[in-house]
Amino acid sequence: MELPTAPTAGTVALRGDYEHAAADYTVTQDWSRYSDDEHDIWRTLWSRQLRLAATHAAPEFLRGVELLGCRPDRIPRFDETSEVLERCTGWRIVAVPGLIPEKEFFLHLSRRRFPVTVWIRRRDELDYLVEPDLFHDFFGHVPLLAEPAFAGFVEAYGRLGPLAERHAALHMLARLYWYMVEFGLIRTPSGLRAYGAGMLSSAGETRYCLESARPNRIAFDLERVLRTGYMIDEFQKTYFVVERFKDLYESVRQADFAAHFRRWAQQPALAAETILPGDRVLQAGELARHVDD
Ligand code: HBI
Ligand code: FE
Repeated sequence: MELPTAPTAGTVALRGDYEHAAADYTVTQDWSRYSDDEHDIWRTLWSRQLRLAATHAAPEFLRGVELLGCRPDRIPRFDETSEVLERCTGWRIVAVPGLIPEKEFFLHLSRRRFPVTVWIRRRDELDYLVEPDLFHDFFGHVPLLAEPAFAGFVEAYGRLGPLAERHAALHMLARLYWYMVEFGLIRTPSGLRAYGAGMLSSAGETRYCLESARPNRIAFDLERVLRTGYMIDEFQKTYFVVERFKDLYESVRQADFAAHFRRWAQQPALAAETILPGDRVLQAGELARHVDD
C-alpha cells in the first residue's frame, strides 16, 4: 500500500497498523486495549500541557477543553467526544492508524471529520516524537474544533484539497496547515496566545513561541504563509499571528487560491526566517505581557 509521505513523517516507516484500515483509512478505536501505562502516559501529558495552556493558550482553546469534558486520567473514547463535539460545530473524530495520504486527509476535513491517531507515544517520547500521536491529535487539535469560526476554517481548508492537487500545489496547502493550524498565534487583550496544535502538545514550544525573542512574529497574511517553507524538526523561526479566528475563515472563503497556486506553486519557498519589506513584524512590546501578570 502506498503509505503517505506527509511532511511531518519524512521517510521514516509509519508506526501505525494500516492493515485493518478501511479505504478511507479509518480504523476502530479499540479502547479496551489501552494498557494502564498508556492511560498513565495520557494523564502525564494532559496534566503537564493543561497547566501550561492555562497561561499560554488562547481562551477559545481552554473553552474547548472544558466543553469536551474529558477525564484527565483516561485516554478519551473518540465516539463519546464526537457526540459532544458534534453538538458544538458538527465535527466528529475519526480514528486513524497515523498519518494518512493527503487526499483522504483533506476529504475527511471537508466533511468535518478530524482524523485522530489511535496509538499514544511511549514514555521515552514524552517531549518529542516524529509522527503525530493520539495526544498531539486529540489534545492539540480537537478542542479548538469546538470554536465555530476555526471549525469553519478547517472545513473550508479541507475543501481546497482537490484544487491544490490539480495545481500541483499541495505543498502550499501544507504550509497553510503548518503555520495556521499547527503553529498559529492569536492576539488577545492580555497579549499573544498560542492556539496551534503543534505548540500546545509540546511543552518546549508552548513556552518558546511566546517567551523567546528569537522567532519572528508576523501578522497573518494568506499569500505570505502559502509561500513560506518550514522545517519539521525544530522550533519555528517564524510564527504568524491572527487577530481573530474569523480572519482565518474569511481568508479561505474570499481568496483566489487558483491564482495563488498558479503564481507561486513552481517558485522556491521563502526560507522560514525570511522577513519581507511588506511584513508587519510584531515588536517585543506586543508579546507576552501575560506571563508575569
Ligand atoms: N494525516 N492523520 C493525519 N494527520 C495529519 O495531520 C496529516 C495527515 N496527512 C497529511 C498531512 N497531515 C499534511 O500533509 C497536511 O499538511 C495536509
Ligand atoms: Fe497536527
